[in-house]
Amino acid sequence: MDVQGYLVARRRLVERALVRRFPARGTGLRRAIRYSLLGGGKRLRPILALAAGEVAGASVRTVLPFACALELVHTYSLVHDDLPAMDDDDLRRGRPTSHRVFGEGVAILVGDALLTEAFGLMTTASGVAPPRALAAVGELARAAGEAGMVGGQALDLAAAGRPATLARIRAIHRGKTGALFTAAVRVGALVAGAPPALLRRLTTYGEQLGLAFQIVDDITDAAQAGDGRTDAALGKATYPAVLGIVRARAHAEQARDRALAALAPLGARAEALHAIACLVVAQLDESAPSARAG
Ligand code: GRG
Repeated sequence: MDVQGYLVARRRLVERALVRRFPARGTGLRRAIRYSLLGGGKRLRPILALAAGEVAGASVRTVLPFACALELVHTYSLVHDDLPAMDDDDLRRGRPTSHRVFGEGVAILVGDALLTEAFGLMTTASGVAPPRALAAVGELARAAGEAGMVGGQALDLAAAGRPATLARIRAIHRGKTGALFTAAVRVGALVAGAPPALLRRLTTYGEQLGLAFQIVDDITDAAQAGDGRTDAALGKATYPAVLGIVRARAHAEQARDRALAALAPLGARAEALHAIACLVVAQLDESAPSARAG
């Protein structure tokens, strides 16, 4: 399939919905929210929610508010992760980070507002039976909170200066990255009322895709950072630091293959999800050719 065309079309839908939800307004906070939210980003998590919803029979329009909620939570996590108390980053999505432009206090509030608005947005969805909407809200709450993304970030903070082990890295990334990827596909499926067997398949896909994405991100980060601020150089636990690049790549490919195996019985209706998993790992050939095994 034309995966690039699919991604562009879905990204455009998400982009328009985000602009509709956050139109330009005179306040400084709104300006700061728009700066972080509308300033780029692949919109991968909302696209996954839309694609999983379609596999389970929901229209894109029905899933869209939930998909946008995932992007709001993701953007909040990036803004807060960049703060001096966390990673203290100067650049995000190719531009100065929110706290560098608007100050630390406003950047904290941008994250707070995005997280809160994510849950408000899901309550505005029309055409979704309340039990389905409630299941999706619960899913995102669990994935974003202590049992998911925030818990993973806390493990990451606690790991600073301690030796990286594969078990520790897995636990950190299952929370930090994996939880939101898994929630993305599950939220789409729950809104669509997917039966348990389909939900299980999509869950496995989300978990394995999240793992593949994180390993690929670690490898490309190590290969690309020109300023020496690689995650590994900052003392962060990364897959290539523990496994070496070639084995890390093999782990990413294995995760992709497990994601694809979970989709296999779904046939052509899962074509977009299949193509996205292939694309995530194919990035390694473009940005880190030295990671090629054999
Ligand atoms: C501070 C509550 C809190 C959580 C922080 C998710 C997270 C936890 C931090 C984000 C920092 C980070 C580098 C996480 C690893 C996952 C990752 C590579 C995120 C970037 O996702 P992309 O590539 O970003 O999808 P875009 O900009 O395309 O949306």
